[in-house]
Amino acid sequence: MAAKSTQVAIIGSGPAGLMLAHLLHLSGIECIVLERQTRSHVEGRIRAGVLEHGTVETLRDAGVADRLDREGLVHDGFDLSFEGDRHRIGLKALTDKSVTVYGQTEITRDLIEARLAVGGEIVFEASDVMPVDVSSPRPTVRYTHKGRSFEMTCDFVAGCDGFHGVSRKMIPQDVRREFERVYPFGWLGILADVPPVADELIYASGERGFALCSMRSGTRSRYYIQCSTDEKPADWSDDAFWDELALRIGPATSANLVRGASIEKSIAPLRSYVCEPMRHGNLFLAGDAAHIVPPTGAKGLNLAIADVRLLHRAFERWYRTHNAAGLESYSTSALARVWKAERFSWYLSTMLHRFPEHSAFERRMQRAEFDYVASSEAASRAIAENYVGLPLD
Ligand code: FAS
Ligand code: PHB
Repeated sequence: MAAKSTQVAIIGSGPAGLMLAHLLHLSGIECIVLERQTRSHVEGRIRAGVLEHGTVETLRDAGVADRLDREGLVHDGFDLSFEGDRHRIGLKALTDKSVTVYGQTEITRDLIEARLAVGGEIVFEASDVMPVDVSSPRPTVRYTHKGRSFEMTCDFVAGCDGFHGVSRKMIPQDVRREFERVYPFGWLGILADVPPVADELIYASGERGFALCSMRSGTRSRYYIQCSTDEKPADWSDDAFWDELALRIGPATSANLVRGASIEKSIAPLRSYVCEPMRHGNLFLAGDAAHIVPPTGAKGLNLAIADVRLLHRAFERWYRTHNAAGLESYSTSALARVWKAERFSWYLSTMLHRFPEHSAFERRMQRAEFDYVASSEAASRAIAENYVGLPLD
């Protein structure tokens, strides 16, 4: 067993782990990132696409926003559409803030490059990663790499290993409280090199179900339609996907729809999930390792960045002044933001999707919710301030 040691052992090189590693580097705090997948796998994943105002500020302050600033699309609003009736949520007009469309794939690439450019360590293809003694003053993380076994001691373990990671399971069952809502549908998403149907995003609730029109650039579009959980991407030909999308967004919008071959097609389940607490001893969870939101509110990636921004400040305060206040309050502060984002994501998901168990009455309630939002500046502002991101601590 080869021995290694660092200050913070980070498990997972998604946006949470990579952003934390970069922030710790800027504070001169040592860390090592362990990732079970290959670099090309991590960089190839298609996930989120909308960045809150605060996320962009955090990336800019950390000096990793050059390409984001060059290539990101700043959006001052988005549309809600209900059976073809559209209402624009004027983000900039209502909150004086905007969001930026810039793929999670690009953020991940930028952060990996930034990490390697400063000589930071990311151990890709680290298998059997196992945190041990996380409640002791010097936890250990065991792992295997290229056939060799390693034991890495550290002061803290940052569990940034997503929903299917190992870290959360280190919190004893009698300590861990879990809150979950699994939705009876998923999102079938495609990526296609065609111009987007509109300059801004459209969240559409059609008679046949939900649809989202998004993009990655002026020539690459990202579309999603609500599908049932037992479907497979292979069940859907490109033509079937475009036909269904056109039906859900309505004739006026689909008149501008440019079709093309999909270059990626996948189904994501929809789930709301929160684990409390987000800290156990010297193990700290961040991002999807602790909470999942349905993507309707575009909050997943943004919550991960907000968590590590808070966690970095707690570690920095500890290493600078041995003041543990930030470490002590991390879980409570992070969860306060998490629950608000859970509420917003659940609210939009409930308003815009077709639920198999819903009666005609519930459908009228969804309609009335849309009509209320479309007729009330206060209701539109409430959606806008949550969508651009509630103020960071
Ligand atoms: P991540 O899951 O991104 O990263 C965790 C990392 O840990 C992974 O690289 C994984 O390989 C690694 N890991 C796991 N177990 C490990 C172990 N035992 N040892 C070592 N490494 C391990 N959000 C949106 O806002 N909009 C979207 O459209 C959207 N689409 C999504 C689609 C899908 C299919 C998924 C799963 C999520 C989507 N999300 C979306 C949410 C997404 O953006 C997440 O919130 C975001 O990736 C969270 O980042 P991390 O917490 O870093 O977790
Ligand atoms: C995306 O572009 O992938 C995207 C955008 C907004 C969402 C979810 C996904 O709410």
